[in-house]
Amino acid sequence: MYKSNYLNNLLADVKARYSNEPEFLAAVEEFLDSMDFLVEKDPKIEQYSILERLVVPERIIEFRVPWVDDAGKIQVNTGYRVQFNSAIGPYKGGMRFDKSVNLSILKFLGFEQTFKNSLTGLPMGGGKGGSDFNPRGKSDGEVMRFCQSFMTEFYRHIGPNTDVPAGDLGFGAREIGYMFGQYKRIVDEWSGVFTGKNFSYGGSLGRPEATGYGLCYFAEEMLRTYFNTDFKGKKVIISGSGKVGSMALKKAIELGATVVGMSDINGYVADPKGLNSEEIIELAKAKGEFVKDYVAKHPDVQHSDCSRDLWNVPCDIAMPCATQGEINLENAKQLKKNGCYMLAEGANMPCDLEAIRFFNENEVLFSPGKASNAGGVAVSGLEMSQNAMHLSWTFEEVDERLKGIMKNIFKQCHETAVKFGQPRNLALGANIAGFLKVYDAMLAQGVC
Ligand code: 2IT
Repeated sequence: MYKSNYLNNLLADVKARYSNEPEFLAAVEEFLDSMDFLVEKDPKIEQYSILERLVVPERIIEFRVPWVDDAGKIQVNTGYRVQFNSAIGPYKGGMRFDKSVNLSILKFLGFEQTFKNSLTGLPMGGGKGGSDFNPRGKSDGEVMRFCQSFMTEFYRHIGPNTDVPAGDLGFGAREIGYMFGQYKRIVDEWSGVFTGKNFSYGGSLGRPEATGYGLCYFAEEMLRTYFNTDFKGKKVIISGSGKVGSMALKKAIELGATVVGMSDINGYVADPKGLNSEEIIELAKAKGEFVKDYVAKHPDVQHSDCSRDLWNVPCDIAMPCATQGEINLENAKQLKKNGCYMLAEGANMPCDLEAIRFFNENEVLFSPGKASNAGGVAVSGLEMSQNAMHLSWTFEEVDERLKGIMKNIFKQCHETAVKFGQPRNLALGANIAGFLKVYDAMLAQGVC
């Protein structure tokens, strides 16, 4: 129950309307928890039905994607794009290819993306898309034919000033290349319609590292501000060995941390003396997973074939970088019991609602993905700028800007949390700070 009746009614209405969309409902509820500190102070939010408008995507596109597999059989998948909110800039956000993809997940991600993008300070609206197509185990030819078929429908809905997709789970440089190539062929124009492109055709240096590095820059600000310390000598655990986890591992080690546990989709490994990060990064680069090979090389290393058991490993700092819902209340309690005092989300909503509330009530400093993983989309924004200016910056230039952006996101979250009398509640800070800019733009633009 909220203090505000406006919010109670809104949440009940959203729950009734979208009862079959659990991931989306969780994201909305997490956000409304923060709005309860704001709506009664600012009656215009209710008067102009801002939140009612904000929880409904501006547009959802859903289409058939037929393609021919290597055996000559016609396969059919569904393609989606959720264009959530364009109040502050063109729709911007990744594409996910995974068999779990559905509208509930894409709406949750698009909703989160709206506030994340706002926090970066760059002019980007929120969007997310993808398909229930699973690229794992498919040949290059199959992936290319799928991407070409997808884009043959999708091209009409995107553009450098309309909607600029990028990568997410199952959607990397290969998929971006095939999609971009087909787009260029259809519209007969080179434009910065995707980010995460290879450097050879307009990608930004530093984009592959951006989410993981940005996460560590943000976590450093948390350590400095709340604990007057830094990463040196801290025991860290990281879940997920995709781009985000691998790059977070690299940067955390560089900043002086000891990474004592890490997982992939097959399980986890742990070593209180510290894992061999170079080996992990090398193994993960080839296959996106490393645990089986690492255990084969280090038979004595502590390990299990259950990825979730990683959260039983004692640590100071946890950085979940795999996917949504990977930390529940039980995992949260175990982390606390083993001494974890800080958690920075690298994935999108890896902690469920109960876990987040537990952290906030039990002095585990928590940062939400929409703030601490915003480095990826921030450098995507820098890629858009470079494309628009027809130039490219050095890695160092991009990395410096990324650092500045992450510091600024932390500052906004922290100062807003303090202003609302909840100094340790960075989720509240992120939600309110991210919301205020979108709200201002929506008010200015009238009923639309
Ligand atoms: O969740 C995310 O922020 C992303 N997948 C990156 C989006 C982007 O447009 O770079």
